[in-house]
Amino acid sequence: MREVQIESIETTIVDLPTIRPHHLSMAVMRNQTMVIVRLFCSDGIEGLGEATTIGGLSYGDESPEGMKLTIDTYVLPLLQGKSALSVNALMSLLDHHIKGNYFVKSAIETALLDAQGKRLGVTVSDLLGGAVSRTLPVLWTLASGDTSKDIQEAQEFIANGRHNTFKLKIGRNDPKVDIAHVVAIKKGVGPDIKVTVDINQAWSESVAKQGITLLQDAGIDLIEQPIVKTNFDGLARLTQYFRVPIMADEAAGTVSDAFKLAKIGGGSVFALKIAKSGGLINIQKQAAIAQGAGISLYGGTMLEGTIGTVASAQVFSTIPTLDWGTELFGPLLLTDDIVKNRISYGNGVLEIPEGPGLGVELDMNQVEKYKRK
Ligand code: MUC
Ligand code: MG
Repeated sequence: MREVQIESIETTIVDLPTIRPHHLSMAVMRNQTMVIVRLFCSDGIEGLGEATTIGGLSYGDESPEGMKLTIDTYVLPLLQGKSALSVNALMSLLDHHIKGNYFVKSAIETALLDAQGKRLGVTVSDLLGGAVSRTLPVLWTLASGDTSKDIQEAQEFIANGRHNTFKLKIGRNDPKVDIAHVVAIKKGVGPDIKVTVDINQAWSESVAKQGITLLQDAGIDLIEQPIVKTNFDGLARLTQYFRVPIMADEAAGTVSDAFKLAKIGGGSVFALKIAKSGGLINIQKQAAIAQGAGISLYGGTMLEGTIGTVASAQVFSTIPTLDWGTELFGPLLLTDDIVKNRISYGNGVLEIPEGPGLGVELDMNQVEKYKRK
């Protein structure tokens, strides 16, 4: 293939309102902020990427404003003029010169893969070895902050068939109050509907032991990140102690985190997220570690918009052992979108766009409307 250079990278901060407040243990979201990456190449091809976190700096180490600055100031000078054709070479260059900054690296790698897919006329999942499925199961997170509103929301989605599994966010209140909320919702949706609970690191290990006992008795299907992400040994103890599966989310950040957790049995499920791991290719490495250790997989979200969600879907579609489905509902939490072709959701699944590349096109009028002024 003839030489193709990276010419420039443009970053835009976009703020989109959420359809309702979204309550997590560490933040209440009323809008979602995305850094949209456009990577321009000398053959006229443009790759898209998205760097998104949750609640400013309350979830991860990188903020939207900081991610834009990192790309503009540090990533662009490293990549400008380099061959766009080897994503592995470019990502290894970034890893050599930029420590951490996984959310940024994920957005850049997404844009490189999107450009390369468009160039070759194939999907991003084709570049990653090929999809094993063209659809992915998608749950919905109930987090309005109000128990009866959550039950009503769930019943609406069960009735119209959009979702058949729900994740509850707790950890903001006294554990007794939170557990009563979970029990009420579990009763409200009935025994045939799967319910999972994400504590987002809010409990100490001893509170977790009491709390998970009650959640397990209530018939909850999966417990996500109950304790602080750095307590790998504690996660292993809880995994061993309980019958209900324990999922590592924040703890299972990078490839090396996945390896360390797998070695000690920290979690019987890993939540994969392209932002935590620094890109799509690292997701496949984490999946291989999990597969080798007999750990189940779940396709997680950083509540990205359509670009980040499709990027995640493209790589998750290549994993044959995604036993727990996905939570790739990010675009549905937003009142509007900045792409021309939205993701199609229904019957509990999403459809993976056909490409080429990600298969997503920006609507520049919408970007203009929602870009931070
Ligand atoms: C998380 O920790 O899982 C995923 C779904 C949701 O509502 O929040 C995110 C974060
Ligand atoms: Mg989580």
